[in-house]
Amino acid sequence: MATRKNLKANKSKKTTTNNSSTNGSRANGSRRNAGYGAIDRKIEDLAQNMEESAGEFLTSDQGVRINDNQNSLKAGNRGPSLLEDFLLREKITHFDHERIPERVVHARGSGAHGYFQVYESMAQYTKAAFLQDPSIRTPVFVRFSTVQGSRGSTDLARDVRGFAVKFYTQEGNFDLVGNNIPVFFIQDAIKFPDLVHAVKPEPHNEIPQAASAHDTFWDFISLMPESMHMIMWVMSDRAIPRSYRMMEGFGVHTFRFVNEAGKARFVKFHWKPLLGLHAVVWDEAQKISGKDPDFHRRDLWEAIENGDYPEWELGVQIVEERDEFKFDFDLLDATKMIPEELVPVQRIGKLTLNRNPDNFFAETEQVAFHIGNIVPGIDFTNDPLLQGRLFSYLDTQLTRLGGPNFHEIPINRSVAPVHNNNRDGFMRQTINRGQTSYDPNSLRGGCPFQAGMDMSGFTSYAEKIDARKIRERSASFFDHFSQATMFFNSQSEAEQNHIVKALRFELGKVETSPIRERMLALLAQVDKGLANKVADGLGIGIPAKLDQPMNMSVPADGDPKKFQPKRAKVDMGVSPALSMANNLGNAVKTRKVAFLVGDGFSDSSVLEMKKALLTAGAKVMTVAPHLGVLVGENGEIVKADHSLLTASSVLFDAVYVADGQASIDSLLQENESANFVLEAYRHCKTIGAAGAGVNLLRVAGLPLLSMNDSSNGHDADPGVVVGDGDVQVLATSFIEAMSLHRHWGRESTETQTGEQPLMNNRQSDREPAQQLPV
Ligand code: HDE
Repeated sequence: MATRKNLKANKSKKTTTNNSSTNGSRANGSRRNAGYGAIDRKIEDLAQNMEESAGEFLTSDQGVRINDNQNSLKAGNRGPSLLEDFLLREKITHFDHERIPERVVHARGSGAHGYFQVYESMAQYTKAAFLQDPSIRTPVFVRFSTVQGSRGSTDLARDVRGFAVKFYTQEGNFDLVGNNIPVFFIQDAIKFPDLVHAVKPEPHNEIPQAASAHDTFWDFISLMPESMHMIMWVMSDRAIPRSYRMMEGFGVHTFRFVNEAGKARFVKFHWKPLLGLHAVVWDEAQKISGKDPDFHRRDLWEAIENGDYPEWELGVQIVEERDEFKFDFDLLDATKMIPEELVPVQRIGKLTLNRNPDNFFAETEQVAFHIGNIVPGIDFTNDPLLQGRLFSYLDTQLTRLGGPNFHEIPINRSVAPVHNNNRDGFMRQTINRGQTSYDPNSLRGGCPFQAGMDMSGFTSYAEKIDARKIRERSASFFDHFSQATMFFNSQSEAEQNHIVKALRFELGKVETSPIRERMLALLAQVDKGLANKVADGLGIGIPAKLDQPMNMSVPADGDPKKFQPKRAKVDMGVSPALSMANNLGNAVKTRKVAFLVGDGFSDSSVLEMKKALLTAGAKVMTVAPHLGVLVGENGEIVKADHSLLTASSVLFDAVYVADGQASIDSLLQENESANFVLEAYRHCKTIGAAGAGVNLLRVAGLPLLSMNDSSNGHDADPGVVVGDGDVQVLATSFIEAMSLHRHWGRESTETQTGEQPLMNNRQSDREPAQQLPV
């Protein structure tokens, strides 16, 4: 029997052994191990499981080389298949079991590898090793997702986007499982199944797919005023991003940073995209869903393949513990955020995504995030939504990935060594050697042994709790409207209009009148003007009297009065950081410009514009009446990337119509070309035309004169750029126009019902403008 002394001796022996190991094992005597930080640490790890078939024989799963993969074994060539055909049975059996359950929520997603690097040590705030040393690149895997739809649903649903990051740190995995919206629908995890059941396709007919515009969702929301802040966000342009690369990410809950001295502070996590915040318009989103339901997935994949690595800065809002109660809202309430103007976001490091997965299933589908995966220096708070999530994410993987060993799947495997007494279970990969699988033990000298705090052993923050066991919601959670109002008031006029239209759309799809009315009453609590505009669209008035109680999330024996929303006394004003219009970033880099060209295009008008756009970082794609090659008027040859049939304006950020009479004549033969331009115009995109190209704009019905001649009382539209002279000058204006992302001014000509007078301008097809505005 080993004595305590013996155990100690063995322990230090083990440490010595590991010190001499070269595999970067973290139990090497140094808490922040040296030698970590090779960016490809995770890639090397994954490489152990990679398979390439090039130059190899086809084999069975048992390694037997297969001679005939075309025919099953039969009794005679017209006879029945034989049971002994082990090759047929193995192949079919494997195929039958290829599917695993999709995620209950966030089923539709796309992932990418990359790395995170801190700008300077955050030791003052946290002891997390990966936030100490700017020279360390921590490998990450990120998965973006929508929430409501199934695995095969469209990327462009109006929805929250998941933004889940797995950091493979030297101290184990840290998962920051966030969304692109900083708040959530509900305050307590116990409401999550209700929320998800309400938003998912309705249970009797499984309709609609990936859409919140239906009765059950709005029924639930109309009875749960705590969701109103989140509703403002999901009805805003945030819910229809232009690209995963152009959206923010948020940890949502308040977490804790804990430093080496054990001092804790509250922290909120943010991801700030370097390309700025951008959305598509709702009509466009719906069309993209048909033209290219993989739009976001393709965009992410192509950007990485092209070397345009998406980047985000990690931001933190840090709040001292003594300031916990200084806000008009509760830091533990996930329906609230801390306005950046109250607590600035410090940008502390950068995330870069630089490698696409090799295999969607093995990596993106099997990755298992868990909000409970934290490392020393990071800790939880008592946010009741966060607390519930701590149960859910481990539990869900048991069904989805079939057992408790999902941490061994390569994409989930930590790069920090794993040693413990967990054993066995379905699909166990690790071959644990030795006699013991318990602790304490003497037979193995006490190994694996616990780590002291100085050796990166995790200890939970010793928060003082003194409370009764009670099912209750804190009274500090009951202001459901102030931040919703602040969000609405912080939006630009165009953004506010989009919220109005989104609500008209969503509630317009609701068939039960009392649900619409209850929603209008709730919207009136956020902003009367908003509610009135939505009511106009629905053709009903805001109910004079509110259905009481407003909040129906009340326990059986609860007094409903005690559960009703209470507005904080203060007006929260506006938070400019909440408007996407104030976060344009670089709206030209990686943007796609469609060049409408036909045979006989003006060579210089194509080549010079293309050169200027590529220099500005944009992508150029030719869209032509036919595929193959196009010949310019001076013999220049360009490849047609798309035909008017395979492309659509909704898949591009801007449109340019090159000069060249023959080119325009051939484009005009196709109805699609004018539609292409008109649709881009209606979606407020930048449109440029050179020389004869302007004719196509005119035929499309663009109100050229009024849009470009400020002398007749109309402001020129900065997004329609035409010229017939110097392409360089035209290119400069075109790029400048693109940098605004969209030209929302065009929407102000819309009527109340959303009809565009622009369509009436088709009149101008027949009466073309006499004067070319240049
Ligand atoms: Fe999730 N959530 N969630 N969630 N969530 C899941 O875990 C859950 C919540 C989020 O790309 C599931 O592995 C509960 C908030 C993302 O794989 C499940 C509650 C936020 C992803 C689950 C919430 C999220 C998930 C489904 C209320 C933003 C996708 C499959 C207490 C901060 C991760 C899975 C990926 C996925 C439960 C609320 C983000 C069922 C119970 C708030 C990004 O475990």
